[in-house]
Amino acid sequence: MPADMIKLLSANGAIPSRDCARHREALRRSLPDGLILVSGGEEIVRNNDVHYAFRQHSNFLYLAGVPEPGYRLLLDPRSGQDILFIPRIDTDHRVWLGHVAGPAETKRRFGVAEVRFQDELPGILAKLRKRYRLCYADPQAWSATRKEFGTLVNKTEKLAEALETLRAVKTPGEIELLGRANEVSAQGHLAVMRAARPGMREYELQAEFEAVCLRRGLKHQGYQPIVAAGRNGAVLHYHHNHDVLRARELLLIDAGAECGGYAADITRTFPIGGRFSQRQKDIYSIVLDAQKQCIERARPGVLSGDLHLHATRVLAEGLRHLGFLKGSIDELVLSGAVRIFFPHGIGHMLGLDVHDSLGGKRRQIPAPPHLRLRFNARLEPGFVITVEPGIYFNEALIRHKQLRRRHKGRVDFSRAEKFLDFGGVRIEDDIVIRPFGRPLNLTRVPKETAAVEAACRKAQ
Ligand SMILES: [Mn+2]
Repeated sequence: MPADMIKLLSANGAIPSRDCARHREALRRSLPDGLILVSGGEEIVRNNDVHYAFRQHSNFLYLAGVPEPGYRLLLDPRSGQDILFIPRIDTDHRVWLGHVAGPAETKRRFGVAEVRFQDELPGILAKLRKRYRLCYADPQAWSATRKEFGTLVNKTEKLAEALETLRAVKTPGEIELLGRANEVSAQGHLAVMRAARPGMREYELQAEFEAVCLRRGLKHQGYQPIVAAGRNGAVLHYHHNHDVLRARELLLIDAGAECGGYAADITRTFPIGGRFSQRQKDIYSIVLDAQKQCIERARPGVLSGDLHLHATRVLAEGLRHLGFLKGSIDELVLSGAVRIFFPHGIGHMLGLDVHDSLGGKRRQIPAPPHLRLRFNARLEPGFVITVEPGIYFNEALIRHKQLRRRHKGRVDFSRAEKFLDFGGVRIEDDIVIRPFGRPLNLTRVPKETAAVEAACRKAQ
């Protein structure tokens, strides 16, 4: 994304209200025969009068762009009218929490033609429902206003399905936000590479990453950062982040901030001492090769399951070359032997949720069972996916009795055991599928071994 485009976005990067208006219009068009009511999130009590940090529901961000709690959105497809309902805020609330936008300001800020207070919703529903037999209300909205919907039949699953379908294809505005989340997160990753020293704790690197994001106005992480030194790198969703970094070990960091709700999802693996050992380089190069080949192949019409299959084959070849696997590539893939070292999918959709909409039922294609894939869809222009192959020496898998028996002739388990302290390598970028030609890689963090070493050396 050009730098001038990035500057156009505000510090915390709200979704442009014209994009939300388009999302609402698309939803009205896909559900033309019923009143649509969508709830924003409410604050959740942690204890007494302390709440968890509020993060708006993704569907509500998509349709309204409102980051605060206590809102609802009503879409009336027959009239094309949208009404945003805001909480009626009392003085006490203002004393503690300061300014809260009233109707006029809300209209300007979110570009919704009509803004009303929440307590007006029942009266308005009672009037509008007369023109319909159906409604599409999410479960929260339905349980709060069921009475006011009268005899309307609620098709809540159709609403969820329609939003799933729409959210899969990202608009240019959404891609800008994903790009901005990536740009800031990239700086976080570089800061982490520069800061890492033997003797530090994993959480110090987490602090480094989050500080960069926060300083740039991104308050939320898309998910709990994974900062995993040495053998922790083999734990796919490691989250303790409290171990000591040791010289000659690898550090795997999977972290991404969100911007306007849109998440970056980036993983890098680098040597804590700033230099890859030969055996680290051997494994790393296989993963990098698989990743680059899969990115190159991420084009419209390609099945995401075929990307996964391709990655599996490249990893199998590399691992066979290094003596961890034996036999034909077909057999290693079909038998599931490669899964001992690559026990997850090649990637997932990315958007307002880090594991975003799979695109709706219509797009799901059942994958061959031996691949064990949740995400198998034909890629379309506007899809944003992660591409994240990895090789892990995971103790639970390598010491698994049944797996050892099943793959006895295919996997050199005693060789794998010698690598248990190695941990894992994962390399993950965020990729936009374009209508023609090569995909757009939003992630600009060094990944070639020489560039990674250079980034680690910078301040040393
Ligand atoms: Mn991911």
